[in-house]
Amino acid sequence: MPGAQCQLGVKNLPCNLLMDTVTAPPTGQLTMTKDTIGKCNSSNKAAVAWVDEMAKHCKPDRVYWCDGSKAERKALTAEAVEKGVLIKLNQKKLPGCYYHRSNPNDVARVEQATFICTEGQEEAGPTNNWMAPKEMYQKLRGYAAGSMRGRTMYVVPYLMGPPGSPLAKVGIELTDSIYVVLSMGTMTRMGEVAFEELGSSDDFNRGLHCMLDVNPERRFIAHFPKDNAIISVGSNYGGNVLLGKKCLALRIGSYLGRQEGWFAEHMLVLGVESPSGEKTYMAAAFPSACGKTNFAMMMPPAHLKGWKIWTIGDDIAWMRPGPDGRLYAINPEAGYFGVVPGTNSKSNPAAVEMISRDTIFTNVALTPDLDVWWEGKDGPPPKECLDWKGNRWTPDSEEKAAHPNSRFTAPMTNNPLLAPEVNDPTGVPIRGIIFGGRRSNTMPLVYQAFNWVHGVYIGATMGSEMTAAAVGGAGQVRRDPMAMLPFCGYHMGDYFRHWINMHKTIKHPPRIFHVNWFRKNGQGEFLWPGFGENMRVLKWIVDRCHARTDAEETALGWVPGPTSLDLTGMNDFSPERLERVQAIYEDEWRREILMQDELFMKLHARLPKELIFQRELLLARL
Ligand code: GTP
Ligand code: SPV
Ligand code: MN
Repeated sequence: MPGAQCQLGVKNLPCNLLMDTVTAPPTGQLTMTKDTIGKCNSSNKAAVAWVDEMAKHCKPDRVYWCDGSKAERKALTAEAVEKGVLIKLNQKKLPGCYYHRSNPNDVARVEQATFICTEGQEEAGPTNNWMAPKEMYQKLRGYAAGSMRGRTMYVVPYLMGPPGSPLAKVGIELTDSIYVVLSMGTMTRMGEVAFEELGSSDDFNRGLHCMLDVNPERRFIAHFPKDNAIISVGSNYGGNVLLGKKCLALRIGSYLGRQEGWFAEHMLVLGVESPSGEKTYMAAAFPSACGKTNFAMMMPPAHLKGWKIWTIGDDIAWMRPGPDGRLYAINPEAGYFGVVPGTNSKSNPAAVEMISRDTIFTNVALTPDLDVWWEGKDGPPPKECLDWKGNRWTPDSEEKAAHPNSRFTAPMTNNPLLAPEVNDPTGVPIRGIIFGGRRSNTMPLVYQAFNWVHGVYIGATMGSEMTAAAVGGAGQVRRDPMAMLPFCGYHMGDYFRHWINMHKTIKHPPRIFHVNWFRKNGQGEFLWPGFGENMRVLKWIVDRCHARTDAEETALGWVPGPTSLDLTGMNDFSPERLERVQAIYEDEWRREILMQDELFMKLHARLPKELIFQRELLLARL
């Protein structure tokens, strides 16, 4: 048990980090100054009635309505520290930063426990777990009943998207986790702003989160798209419980997007500013832990002076055709829940700056002077520290000090590269869409689709090695269409159809590309340096979108000519190496197309014929 291991001169360290997940701590008196804090702050009848109904069902000792104010955050943070849910980090080094450990059985998204509860199973499709809504409601309401006794039910109103945006959506999450409340406060526009946006409408997402005893046996993340409702029980980890993120913004969002003619995608959004000041906006879908945050916050190499990246979002894009025929994107989120390991001043200097204040660190290592550490951080490892489970760790330890899926929760306003357009209700016009996976072989560094349907085929057949962001299977290649396999709230075949159909509603469709930063040589080393150097690839992509650089035709699509990818200043990167990282091997591609068949066969009943034709055309070209 972690409770026994506080040593190492970390004085008075609260060691009951898991207590919040297993006991019913006293509700405690909040050190509030105003007695209105925590009281019902909405006159929305539907919201009040629903909260009341859920409170009667879950039976918390008290109901706390969040207003999203700074004073509230301060008080709730103090309460979380008092309860041992958070540890206050060294405020000299890390002002406003706190530390959290999750239950070791609860460190990532759990796809086996994630359900799409549509009326019929066919609607959810073969790539989703399904249960009939009635049955799931009954099961989860059973778990929720009385589960908040001795606890507080927090009412978390939140807005996904800039206020006033036609794409923005309101949700209310009811949770018994103070960690979720504080995280939602960073990840969304939380509090009164949501009720203002909602007005008297009853159109809001109803999300219920009960930690229960954080038991994997009773862990369910259930979506009811028709009711715009979510119930999550038995977890307290990121994507399972911050219901605005994967549950609303992607699973429910994709379902609504199909009905209403827009896209909810697992995509970063960025602006590329050229030396002349021209801004080009791009969206990119890479699977979980495959480089979105890093790409969205990229610092171009010295050689590409005058080029600059602006971040709109690092994980989710909502995109809709605008009146001018272009595709407009907003970032529905207000913060980043990003992978910590590997973050350093070389790989991601902007993130290093961003997470040096106002950040919650989850499942990293804790040093004796209340600083944080992780594999791949700047500088040498600490001589000793507590690992993510609270056990003593030294550089000789065999286990990792930080969990591979340890995360930071940081407000976007701390990102030095934040684009001011992030708050623009109309969003930004997308010129290009980039798909990419984590592939040690087969996939070249970059190629461009011949046209929209070909681009949809490239996205639909995406493969990627699985990562620590979800429980199980790490390292295995699996199909992850558009990086949406775990996040599409309906039949994947219908989702492809939606992508193909949307072309008709977008007069100026974005150009589509595929990238792979992760190709390796025979020694298992990355062939491409990645991170900031990806700017060279992005520059070619931007120039292609503006039709001002050349390309060569291959069986896969258009690729940069031998001189159109600028490699100046990359000392150890020869043109021969570029050839290897771009190589298309016929035998690898025959295997790849066979592997794609597995997904196509699963979806065959609803697979658009266009994609089968694209497969045939590719085979003919190879
Ligand atoms: P989610 O938040 O899970 O959706 O992930 P993400 O797509 O935002 O991934 P992120 O940018 O956090 O990167 C995940 C891991 O990939 C980190 O360990 C990075 O260090 C590593 N990574 C990111 N970009 C590159 C790259 O260009 N090359 C290499 N080799 N690794 C990279
Ligand atoms: C992902 O897994 O794609 C994430 C992290 O962005 S989580 O929010 O936990 O799903
Ligand atoms: Mn993600």
